[in-house]
Amino acid sequence: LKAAGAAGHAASCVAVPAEVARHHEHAAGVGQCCSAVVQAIAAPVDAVWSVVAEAYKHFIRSCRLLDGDGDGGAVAVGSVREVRVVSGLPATSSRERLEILDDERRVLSFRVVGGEHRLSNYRSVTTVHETAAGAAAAVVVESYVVDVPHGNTADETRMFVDTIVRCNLQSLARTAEQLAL
Ligand code: A9S
Repeated sequence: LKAAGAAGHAASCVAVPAEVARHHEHAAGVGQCCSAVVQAIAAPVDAVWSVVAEAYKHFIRSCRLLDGDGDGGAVAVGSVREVRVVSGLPATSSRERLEILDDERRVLSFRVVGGEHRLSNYRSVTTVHETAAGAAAAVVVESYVVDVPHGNTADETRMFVDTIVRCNLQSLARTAEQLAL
């Protein structure tokens, strides 16, 4: 195993506090790759976090909880959801297990545990933190580690996944900025 530079990469683009950066330190094994995408958002962190914990993603046709929803509608760690994907992607479905949901520190992580797609062992961590720029300024960092699919290079895989993540974070920014108006 070699230590991966996802957090270092994110930290070199923007000042990420150490307690945030530590969530983005992935150990990428042989045949895996990792990366991180950073998005600045002109909205309070609470508004951004409320959107992260809900639905803002592109490419999703439908989503249902298979297992493990807690009492009172709160989704618990260990819950598994089945996501159906829009057409046009090399995927039809994805099964995802919630690994971390920390409302206090604003950390969310999920792992892909199945489905019909090419991103085996995908795991991502999303954090939201405040910036020095003021109350209406948040930064979201989303990092991931994933197996490099057979027939692809690590660079191709990062390019594909970074594009999806960037798209999702831009959508998150638009939603949170609207909410904050
Ligand atoms: O959903 C996310 O947070 C991020 C990604 C990269 C999701 C990827 C995906 O769900 C598709 C959008 C369907 C693309 C998976 C697991 C495989 C894909 O090929």
